[in-house]
Amino acid sequence: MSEIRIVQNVLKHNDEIAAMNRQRLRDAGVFWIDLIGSPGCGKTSLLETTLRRLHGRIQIGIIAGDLATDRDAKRIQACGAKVVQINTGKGCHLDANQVRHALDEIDLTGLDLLIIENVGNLICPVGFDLGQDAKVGMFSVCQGDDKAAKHPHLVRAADLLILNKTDLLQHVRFHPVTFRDDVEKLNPDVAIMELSVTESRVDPWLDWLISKTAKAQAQTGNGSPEPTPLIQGGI
Ligand SMILES: Nc1nc2c(ncn2[C@@H]2O[C@H](COP(=O)(O)OP(=O)(O)OP(=O)(O)O)[C@@H](O)[C@H]2O)c(=O)[nH]1
Ligand SMILES: [Mg+2]
Repeated sequence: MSEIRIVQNVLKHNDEIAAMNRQRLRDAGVFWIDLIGSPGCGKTSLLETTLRRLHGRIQIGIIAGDLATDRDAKRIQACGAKVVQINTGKGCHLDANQVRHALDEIDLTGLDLLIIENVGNLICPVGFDLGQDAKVGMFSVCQGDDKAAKHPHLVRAADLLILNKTDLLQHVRFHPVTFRDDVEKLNPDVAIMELSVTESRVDPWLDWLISKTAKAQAQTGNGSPEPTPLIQGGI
């Protein structure tokens, strides 16, 4: 029994700090995302492409979570973005307190969007609220079409799902219909964006970011409420 109580206390403490983070970013008019996906699904690649494509249009900050190394931070820095790397050591996810300290390192003034690349893991990060506006779950076709069904908690918690590496569909056994059906059963409301980051087929994602960022700014009276989409029909 005491073990269960301790876990609940940890989560309660986490949620309290997450609420503070949420308020801090809301006050600053920054839209922020917790990006969760398995190791190697293309999270940092997506951030690199996003930074290049939205350069001069949206000011973006990044927090990168990894067990070890600052390699992702260096890749992101090379794109000209403000980035803070969190090394979790043996920790398999980021928590709200780590993010709170990382936020101290970022000047939120003038920032429009903050993206957190969580530790590559489809399980542990899902249960820890960071205070984010949206959780984005990221899969790739290389992992197999059963991964949505095998990771229901992420699918249920996600505000948006990305299916990446669709350029490799012809080379791997992945049936998009199976993946989509599994997602539909778990979370009928969530949109799935099929992207290829290496081919820069990411326009629906960029439009989504532009739209969400503008809405967050409109709520604090900072920005334009009517963003121009990159493509017509973006989600
Ligand atoms: N073919 C293909 N390869 C991709 C795509 N996106 C990323 N990759 C490759 O996938 C590998 C892993 O990409 P990363 O961006 O480092 O993946 P990550 O999710 O950030 O990895 P971790 O941070 O280690 O969890 C790299 O070799 C990328 O070039 C894609 O759309 N298509
Ligand atoms: Mg990465």
